[in-house]
Amino acid sequence: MSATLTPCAPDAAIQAATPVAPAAVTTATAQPVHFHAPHKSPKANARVAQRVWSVAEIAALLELPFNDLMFQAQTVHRAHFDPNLVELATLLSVKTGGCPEDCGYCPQSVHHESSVEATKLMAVDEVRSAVREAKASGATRFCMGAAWRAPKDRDIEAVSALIRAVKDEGLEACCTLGMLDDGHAEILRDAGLDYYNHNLDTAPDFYNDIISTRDYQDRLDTLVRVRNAGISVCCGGIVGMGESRLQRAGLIAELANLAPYPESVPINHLVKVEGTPLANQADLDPLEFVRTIAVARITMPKARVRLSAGRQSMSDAVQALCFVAGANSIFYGDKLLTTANPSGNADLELLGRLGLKTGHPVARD
Ligand code: SAM
Ligand code: DTB
Ligand code: SF4
Repeated sequence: MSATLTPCAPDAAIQAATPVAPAAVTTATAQPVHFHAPHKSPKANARVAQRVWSVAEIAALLELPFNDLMFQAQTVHRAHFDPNLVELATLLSVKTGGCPEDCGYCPQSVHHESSVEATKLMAVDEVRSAVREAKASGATRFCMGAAWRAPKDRDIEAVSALIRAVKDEGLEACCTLGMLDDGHAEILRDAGLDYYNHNLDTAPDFYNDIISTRDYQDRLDTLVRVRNAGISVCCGGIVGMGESRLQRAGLIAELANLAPYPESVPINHLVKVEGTPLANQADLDPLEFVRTIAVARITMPKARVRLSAGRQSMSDAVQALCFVAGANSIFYGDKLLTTANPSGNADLELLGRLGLKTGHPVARD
């Protein structure tokens, strides 16, 4: 990897307005990562006063009595968003399987014995039909995933045509293609890409238990490239991989201290897939997942927080609590990338029962 993280000089006014972390906090603070001024303004969160969160502060939030945590998360959510509006984002795996990375959760890795068959990149017309279908069923964002370690120049050109197909239909376009090289983000931006999804996945001190073929800094480098190209950042992680509560706090601290923090934050629950090293991972208490959503909402108040993978194994009641905790986006459609998601009808029925509307959440100051 050639890119390095180069901190920008923080804006003095922003620094002056930034609340100071309580003096009593002694645990290590996840270091804020400042991005250079972007090519064009990102749609939200840019150059706003941003609090720096220590891991200890976030762990303290996770420890709160459940009602107090829900109250704080609801209060923050209501200050910035319509509390009853949820985004529907449809996901499509445009290039499946055969991935050389060894992410322990992922059925698309060649290192694991899952039943996923490798495919080539989908053709533009196939993708266009999927986009039209997603739009007709109410989605406002279309996210395309490819099982690459890092796309090659020719892949970037081919995906650009897919992005244009999404934009032609008037949906927000998001891609997750792996690590980006210099110049790639700019090409994707020029094709109309709104968001690039690249997850930190877990806390730095748990990361090596899950992935050995790329490191944390590689991920941060790609996020810098995305941000500097002026594409909005979609970055989150996975909960339920055997990490401790403190490590869940560590993941949220890393995300919240990106400067600016991501516009879109997918919080995935591990989907246990046969043949992957995490297939037999012990179940996480679902309320711990809800707590993680709540601290993501509190620490990244203006982000779209997505209740992402894992809903197929979640009760309606737990999903409802995730919305109470401040989630305002879901993956919509009966498939994620390679695993099942609740059907569109089931989701619309659940949202109806909860009195939630679907649309395009826009953060207020
Ligand atoms: N290959 C690209 C990469 O890893 O950057 C893009 C696709 S990858 C499948 C996108 C994200 O999906 C991963 O970073 C991970 O957070 C999430 N993911 C993959 N498998 C998952 C699983 N079994 N359960 C929950 N989330 C998963
Ligand atoms: C994200 O954070 N979650 C999505 C999306 N970004 C690309 C992927 C979830 C994948 C779940 C396992 C699968 O279906 O293969
Ligand atoms: Fe490959 Fe992405 Fe799966 Fe990791 S998460 S194995 S990089 S497809």
